Amino acid sequence: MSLVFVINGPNLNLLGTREPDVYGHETLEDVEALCRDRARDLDLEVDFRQSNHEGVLVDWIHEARTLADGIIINAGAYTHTSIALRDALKGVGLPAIEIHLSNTHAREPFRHRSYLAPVVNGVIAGFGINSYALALIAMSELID
Ligand code: CA2
Repeated sequence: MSLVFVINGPNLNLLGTREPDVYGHETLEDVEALCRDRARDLDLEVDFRQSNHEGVLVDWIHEARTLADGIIINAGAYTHTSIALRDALKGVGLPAIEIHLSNTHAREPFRHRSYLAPVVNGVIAGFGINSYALALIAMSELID
């Protein structure tokens, strides 16, 4: 069975507590449960993680190199700032999908730029927690 790391960045631990108009009412635990359900249907195993620390996220991407078959990443605000995450994703060379709950292109201009988008297979944004489910479907196709 293929293993997919689902990596979540800064502040996503606050999901469901504030800004429900932008991010919905579901918590990160709900997102993890959704991922586990969908992964079972797709015959994938999911390792679901969240950190607020850029270096920890880099370490997890490196860890995926030897353990995982693909990476789904919602890097939160680091999407728009982090050359380190970009270099890590490029460096491990695994299939990777960038995801966002919100449609970042319909928001503030500083959210329109992604440092990660050029080094991943594709980007899914704007479908709420369903972005995670859609990414798992896309990942199962990439891995096959
Ligand atoms: O839409 C997304 O998934 C984002 O990655 C979420 C990030 C944001 O910086 C990106 O531009 C787009 C922010 C995650 C913070 O989520 C919160 C949820 C509830 C309360 C406070 C923050």
